[in-house]
Amino acid sequence: MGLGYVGLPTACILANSGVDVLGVDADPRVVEALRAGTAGTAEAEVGSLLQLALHSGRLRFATSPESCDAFIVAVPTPVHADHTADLRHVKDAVRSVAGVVEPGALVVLESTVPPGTVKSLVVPELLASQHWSKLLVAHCPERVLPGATLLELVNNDRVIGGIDQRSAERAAELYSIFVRGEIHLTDLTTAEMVKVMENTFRDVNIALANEFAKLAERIGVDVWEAIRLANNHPRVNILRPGPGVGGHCVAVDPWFLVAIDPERSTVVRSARDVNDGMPRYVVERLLEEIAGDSGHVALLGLAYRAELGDTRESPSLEIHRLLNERGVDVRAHDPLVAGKVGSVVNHPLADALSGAAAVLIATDHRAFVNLEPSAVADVVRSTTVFDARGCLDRERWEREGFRVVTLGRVAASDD
Ligand code: SAJ
Repeated sequence: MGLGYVGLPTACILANSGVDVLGVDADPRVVEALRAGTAGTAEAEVGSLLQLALHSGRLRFATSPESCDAFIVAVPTPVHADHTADLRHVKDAVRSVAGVVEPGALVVLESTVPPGTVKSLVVPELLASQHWSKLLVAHCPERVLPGATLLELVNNDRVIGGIDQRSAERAAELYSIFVRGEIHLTDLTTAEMVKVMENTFRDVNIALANEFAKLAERIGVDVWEAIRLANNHPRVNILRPGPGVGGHCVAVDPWFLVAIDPERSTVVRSARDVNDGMPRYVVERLLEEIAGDSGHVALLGLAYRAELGDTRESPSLEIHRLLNERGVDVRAHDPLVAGKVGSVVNHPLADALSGAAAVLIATDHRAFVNLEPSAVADVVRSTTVFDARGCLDRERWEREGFRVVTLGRVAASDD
């Protein structure tokens, strides 16, 4: 149920492991495309796996479920504008399962949800089924990193919580068909909490790195050097500062914890605020650098993370908006993003750079790390580069006459 970046690869991998799979998505366009063998924006390896699965005859697609032995629900769980979870898709999917489920079937929720959701939403929806007492229900949250989906789908450990031991064990049997990592059994709410804690840990760690970057700028320390040295300590692992946290998980899931009790989640909450404040911080720093120049900014990177074409919750889009709000023209470019993102035009690289008053590196795609500074120098109007990812070889750029400004690194004399 749900043929997105988790559901589709899971369906393909199960089919290729010899299981008969019905892939269900409420969107008929998705179903039609998949029947024709088109995997949309999925990673290339998922596309190949889809071809294999379709040829095996074990994978079919439909817009609604049929009776079967096990249901895996992997639909999106975004947040509303007020940061509360939007569980509409989970509810719809489970409701349609309740309509076809038969005694002995297993229902697994993979979507990331606020702790307590299986008991408060999934179970009540399934209670509508006449076979409720004979159903098995579990939560097995997905853990794959976009960009490395297949590798992580197979190799990562999984955490499974069941409404009872039998449910957890049945789910473990299902996942052990393709998971090579260890499968850990626990109760429902613990499994839900574990998943949200994982992404929150990352968010808080990144917020700390961002805070270190801002403090380092105050005292003329290069935060990248400082983090590298601190991480030499066997029990320290600080993540990387950057222009903000994007994607549909790390920037979203911590709110599920805040909702439990805002007074008890002040660390989680302020990490969210620090990371959400980074696009504005980067814009203010950039504006100081280009003060008085009326030229446009070349914004390199629209994706939320390196080597992905995914722009969901991307800090680059917020940077674009804030620069426009301050009256600065922006020409964005991202080689991995197809076409426009909302109203943001994805210009060819040459157009973005041509005549630019500054170049802002917002995503650390290899294509940007490998840019040839002398070629960039030939077309820009001013040789200021703002590196918000700390990814450029500064000396190489400086040799070509660039003034490289890096987030988290300000010479003390500039203060
Ligand atoms: N980021 C930084 N600095 C860093 C690392 C990341 O600024 O050092 C930024 C990225 O640029 C990006 C955002 O954080 O904008 C999130 O990126 P990410 O690499 O932390 O991960 P996601 O959101 O692509 O995937 C995460 C993963 N969770 C963990 O690593 C704990 C993945 O395993 C989950 O399956 C996924 O969320 C999910 O779907 O929940």
